[in-house]
Amino acid sequence: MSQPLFPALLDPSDRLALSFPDGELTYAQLADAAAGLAGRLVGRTRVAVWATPTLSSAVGVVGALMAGVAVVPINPRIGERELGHVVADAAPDAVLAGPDVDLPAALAALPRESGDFRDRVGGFPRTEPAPDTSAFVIYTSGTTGPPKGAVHTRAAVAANLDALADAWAWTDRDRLAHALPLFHVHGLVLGVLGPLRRGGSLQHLGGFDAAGLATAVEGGATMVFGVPTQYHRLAGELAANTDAAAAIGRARLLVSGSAALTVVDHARIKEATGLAVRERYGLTETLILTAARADDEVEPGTVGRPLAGTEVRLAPLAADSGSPVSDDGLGAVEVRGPGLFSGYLNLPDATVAAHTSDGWFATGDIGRWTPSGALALVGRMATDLIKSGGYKIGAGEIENALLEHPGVAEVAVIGVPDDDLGERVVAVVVPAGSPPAAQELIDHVAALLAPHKRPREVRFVEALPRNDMGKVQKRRL
Ligand code: MCA
Ligand code: AMP
Repeated sequence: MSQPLFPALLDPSDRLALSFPDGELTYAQLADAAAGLAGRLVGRTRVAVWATPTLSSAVGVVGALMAGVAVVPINPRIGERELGHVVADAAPDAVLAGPDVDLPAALAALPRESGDFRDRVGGFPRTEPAPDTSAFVIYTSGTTGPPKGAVHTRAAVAANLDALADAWAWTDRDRLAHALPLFHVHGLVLGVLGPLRRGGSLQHLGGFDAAGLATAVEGGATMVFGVPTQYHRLAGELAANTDAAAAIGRARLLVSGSAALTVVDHARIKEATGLAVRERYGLTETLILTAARADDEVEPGTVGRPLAGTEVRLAPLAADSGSPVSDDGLGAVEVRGPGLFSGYLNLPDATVAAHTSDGWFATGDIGRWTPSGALALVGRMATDLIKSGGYKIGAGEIENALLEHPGVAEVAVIGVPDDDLGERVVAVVVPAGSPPAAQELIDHVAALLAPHKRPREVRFVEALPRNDMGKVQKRRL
């Protein structure tokens, strides 16, 4: 008999499990609602979940996992082109969406189930699916081409959440507060399944602002998750709201991830709340790799130490330089461990290419070790990957979308440093004829892909800088 992914759902209590702006469920109610849904899903392979930040989405995910069906979370703001790709690639055999959602055509054609929490049917005969059953296919951008689906097993999810519990002393007494989207690892795997695996609770805030967060902590939230853009905006608010700052300071842990938290924002939050933000580092493909532990002295600018069971090594930056790492201690971050994905869906070659010949996953990040054994990330190998608001965005995907616009002859998309977003997407465009309106190009990308992938700025130029081989030299932009 396999180990249960959610022990607290086997012997459900009247303790709070999930709280969203649209409603709350105890463990007993969640077990009932998810079991009703699981009974209707069993036998399917993969279901798309229209991942709004709502209770029905969370119930949908838990119900699918209970039935042993893999979840493909879909950004509800996904554009037409990207959705077409995801549906063709993942071939979900059903879609879970709230009863009131007007689904786009590619999903509306599928059999539909509702993860509605009002469906308290219960009674699903539970057999725990095998640990190597797929739990998720989560799409992530690469440097070129459309997003790739990273497949995670139940075993990987369980191992990673348990390693995080060890790092953060995360227990059933913790209530997590966040306002993250539910279609990525951060908000969904860590942010929804994390509390449920511990038997604790999640309070989804809807939005991340000082007043809402202060009320949540006053009401019992002990842990907070956010991306650096959210902490940056919070720091601005807290400077003017000392009551909220004091309330938030009574939380046990503030955790940041998905992109680098600047040392400046780290200091602003510490100054306001008295709490040092703990950073953790991971990728969609690897789940979480390193974390500043609850009992560690926080070193701003680092992402903590490897989680129990995870190995992290630094490899020479230039493949042919036989030395272990460069003189300044910088190396390419390579990893292995129990939380890693089992591969990209339908892309065996890309899966092989993402690993070294001796089987480590190459993250594409560049790091160094600090004397205390923490990892500091200093950059990425590819200029074609942009991190904006904590979202990973592939330049190639946006360039392809822009090239479909009749007003664009040539384009290079780059990430430019931004105080709020970390990096902002900038499109450098050689127009075909007279330049189109910048907003028209921005809306074109927002509709084909998703609004978070839209350029925040469009610069028109006469020509792109190219090397002798004709390749665009992005570093010169
Ligand atoms: C703007 N909008 C548009 C357009 N422009 N809609 C259509 N067409 C347009 N041209 C809309 C947006 O949909 C949105 O609507 C509003 O305008 C603002 O959009 P935007 O400016 O993009 O949002 P923001 O305020 O800048 O968002 C900041 C954010 C967000 C909240 C921090 O970036 C975010 O949620 N980030 C989280 C990323 C994340 O979870 N990453 C995890 C992946 P409206 O106002 O209605 O909302 S990384 C991961 O999982 C790994 C493992 C890890 O390490 O964690
Ligand atoms: P994604 O593919 O969206 O999962 O993004 C993964 C990437 O996010 C990593 O390769 C890192 O570049 C970045 N990342 C995640 N967490 C952190 C962090 N705490 N500090 C700096 N970068 C991070």
